[in-house]
Order: sequence, then structure tokens, then C-alpha cells
Amino acid sequence: MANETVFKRYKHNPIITAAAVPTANSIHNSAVVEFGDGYAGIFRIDHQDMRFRLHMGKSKDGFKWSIDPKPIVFKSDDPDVCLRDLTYDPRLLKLEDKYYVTWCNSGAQGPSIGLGYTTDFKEFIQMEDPLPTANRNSVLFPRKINGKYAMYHRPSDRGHTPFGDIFYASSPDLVHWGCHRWVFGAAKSGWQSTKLGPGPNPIETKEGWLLIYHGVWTSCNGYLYYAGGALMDLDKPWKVIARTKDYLLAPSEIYERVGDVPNVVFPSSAVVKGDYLRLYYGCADTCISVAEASIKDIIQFIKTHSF
Ligand code: BMA
Repeated sequence: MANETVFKRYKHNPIITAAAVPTANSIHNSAVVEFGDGYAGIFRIDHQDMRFRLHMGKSKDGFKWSIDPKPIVFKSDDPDVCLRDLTYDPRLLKLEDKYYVTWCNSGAQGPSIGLGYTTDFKEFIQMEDPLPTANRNSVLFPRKINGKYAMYHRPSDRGHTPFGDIFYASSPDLVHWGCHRWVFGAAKSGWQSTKLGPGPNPIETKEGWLLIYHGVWTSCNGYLYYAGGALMDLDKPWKVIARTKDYLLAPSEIYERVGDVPNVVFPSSAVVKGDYLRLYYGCADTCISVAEASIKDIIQFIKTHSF
């Protein structure tokens, strides 16, 4: 039985499997946003050549999706600003008048962060990679902080990265990034003792920025991925108010335990309506599921299960 605390899994999980696209090996670690009278999503599809590509999808209710079988084509005026060999783990958010996508844009020199935007989910524009290689996770904040755009990110190496802390960066124009701050790192022991990475884009609450993140534990069989949560200072988001020592979600269902990479829950996107939060998460690098919670309950859990 599921080890549920504040999150309740949707009873028809997983909501998306490889069956959604004929050339897919797996569909997981993806991003969703409210758009028009429904939802739009950018999906990580590992194809049958085992190359990872980004695809667009639409849904009326956020649960049943139709995904474009053709990968997204990003436009850019500069041929050096382009998609690399592997494009994966997208995040998506509305910022001012555009929908911004960040993803892992991984080429010969290793993983980097890709950045682009759309206004209509038909045309996608690619911008300069905001950070140098190697980095594998980046989430933008939904508004400027102290007059600047902001992001959390997670530097990495070229491999499967047996380390990783979260950092903060800011920018006047979404192109030039600096003022780097360390945010928090792996714990001494337990489910988040190998590495961490930001999950969904930070969510603004009266009590601080709510950051749901993934934490990784190394067992004798390899990495296990969990979801945790942190409450961060609204004006100085590199400062932690509280952070979970117990996980919020752990691999426990068969679809989280069994797959291409077993024992993975990878939180990657959240839809928020008032106090309701629907978390989209990748399961065992194979499919996508959702879990629902009250934001009040998540915050209460973070405060009462903090280090
Ligand atoms: C992410 C990605 C995946 C990996 C996963 C676990 O960081 O790099 O390729 O397997 O973690 O879902």
C-alpha cells in the first residue's frame, strides 16, 4: 500500500504511458501548465532510438492527454542556439506574457540548460542557454524578485552525477545570469543524501516560496528518487525557512518501483488552484502520474517535519 502523507495519488495512475505516441519507448519527467480552457504540456519522450525529445501535448482536464507525435521544433535566428542531442526534463511556466520552457539541453560537452518560450504552443522560440555546461535542472520563478528574473538550478557533471546542491541565480533580461547563491545541499544521510534538484517551478504562498524538489538516495542497487519540500524566503529565495527531513512522496506503487529506471518519483510540474495542488511526476522513467494535496497541508508538513 502507498506510503501517503499529504499527497494522495490519483486512483487511475499512471495517466500517460508510452502508448500515447507510436515511436515512444517511455514518457515521463514532463511539464504542464493551464492554457486556454484546458491545459498544455511539454513532454519528455524517450524514443525507440533511446534519444530524448520534447513534444507538445494538450488536454481538456489535465488527466487525458493528446500528445503530438512530432517533436517540438524551436526557432532561433542564431544557428548556434539550437537543440542538442538529448533534450529532456522540461519545466514550464507563465511569466509575464509568455510561457517559458527550461529543459536539459545535452550535447557533446555534457548537459546544459535550454531556455525558450511560446505564446500559443504553436511557435516555439529558443533563447541562449542561460548557464554553462554542466547543469541538469532549472526552474524559473513566476515573477521578478527585487527587480530581476530568477531561477533555481542544479549544477552537475557529464555522467549520472553522484552529487548536487541547489543554487539561485538572477538576471535583468533572461539572457545574462549572475549573483549566484548557494541554496541548500544534500543531507548527511537518508533519502536526500546523494543529490537534490528543483522540481516544479516555485509556488508563491503567503508563508514563502514553496519548492517541491527531488532528493536521491544511493542504495546497493543504485539511485532512488523521492520528493521533498521546502519553504523559502520570499525576498531572499536562497534562504531556507523550513525543509523536510521526511519525504513527501516515495516510490512505493508498482509503476514507481518498476520501469527503465526503477524506484523513481520525479516531481516536475504542479497545477495550483487556490489551496489545491496537483503534482505531475515521472515514474520509474517510464510513465507519468499525478498526486493531489492541499497547499496548507504541504506547508504544515514541511514546518513540522523540518530539520
Ligand atoms: C533526471 C534525468 C533522468 C534520470 C532521472 C530519474 O535527472 O536525468 O534521465 O533517469 O533523473 O528520473
